[in-house]
Amino acid sequence: MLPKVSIGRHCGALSCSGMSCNSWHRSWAAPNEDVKMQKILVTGAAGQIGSELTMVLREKYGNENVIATGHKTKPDKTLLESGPFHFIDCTEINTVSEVVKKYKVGTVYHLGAILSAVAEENPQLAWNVNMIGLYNVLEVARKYKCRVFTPSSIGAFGPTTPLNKTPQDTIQRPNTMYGVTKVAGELLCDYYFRRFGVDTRGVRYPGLISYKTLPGGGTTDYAVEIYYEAIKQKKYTCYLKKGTYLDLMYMPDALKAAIDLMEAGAARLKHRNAFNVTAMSVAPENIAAEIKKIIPEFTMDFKIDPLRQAIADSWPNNMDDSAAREEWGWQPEYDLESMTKDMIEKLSQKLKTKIH
Ligand code: AKB
Repeated sequence: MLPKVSIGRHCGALSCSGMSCNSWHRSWAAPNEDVKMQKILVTGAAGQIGSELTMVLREKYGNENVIATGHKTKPDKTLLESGPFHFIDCTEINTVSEVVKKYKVGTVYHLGAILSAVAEENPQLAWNVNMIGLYNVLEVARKYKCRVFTPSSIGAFGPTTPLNKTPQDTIQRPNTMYGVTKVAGELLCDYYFRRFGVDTRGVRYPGLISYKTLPGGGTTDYAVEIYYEAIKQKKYTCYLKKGTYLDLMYMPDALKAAIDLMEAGAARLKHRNAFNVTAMSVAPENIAAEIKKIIPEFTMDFKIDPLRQAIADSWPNNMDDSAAREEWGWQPEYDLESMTKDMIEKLSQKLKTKIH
């Protein structure tokens, strides 16, 4: 059963007066129990967010109700053995629609994407995966009436965006291919909502820190590497300069953001794609200082990577996430201190390394 459809709601499209709003501009009602009963598809399930989100969704909605899909990355044993897994290629629409049809999917968490540094090295690949992949998912969602969560990023901002307290609605003129695909993706998702009634939602993730799966090819990867190296070598060479402030977030908060947003009542949402969300704004030396409190011998030096430094310099120092707080109750749990404690504890167990 699909959720009730309301027709005639003023949709915000330029051509829509509210009075004359026709069935092009329909919107799904708030998610109800029926939505929770529908199967969930996760693309990019073997990736940094996907590998953890899939397991949390399986715990919440049942293993058989969450279909994990990946492209090239081999899924780990837990992911593979805990529920359905399929290899698909989002740039090939049939591979997406076959899984959606087979399992009668109602909600898609579309996480398959190329990150910023790799995107800058291979812009054609990034366009293909990030844009064609998203377009295909949206088309399948339109046809089979699925809801879609897809992450945007701090990368959707650029050098002319206000650097501090970056507003929810502001200038978005990124100068990277990653940023171009993220802004275009936000607009495309909004378009599918207004034009076809597809219930699309998304957040602008900051750099994400996790101990389970490594990120692959992002600008904020340093903030994960630093913990691995602190435990393994007690030293780290950072590729971003001192004073490079960026928004970061610990993975449990990132998973909570995705699930809470998808469970939020539609009536409260003034925005959809995509909400600023953040948990902390930090520079490399702030993380180093926090690590030093637990591993006093830890040292950090710098060897700047011009590509990633330029990307980081074009991104905000800190975002204003008040729209997310107001519209669906966003509230992170971890700050730099609690994240660092947890990362070091969990990672030293994982790496079987005693830190003292
Ligand atoms: C990246 O660095 O590319 C990502 C992001 C902030 O979107 N972690």
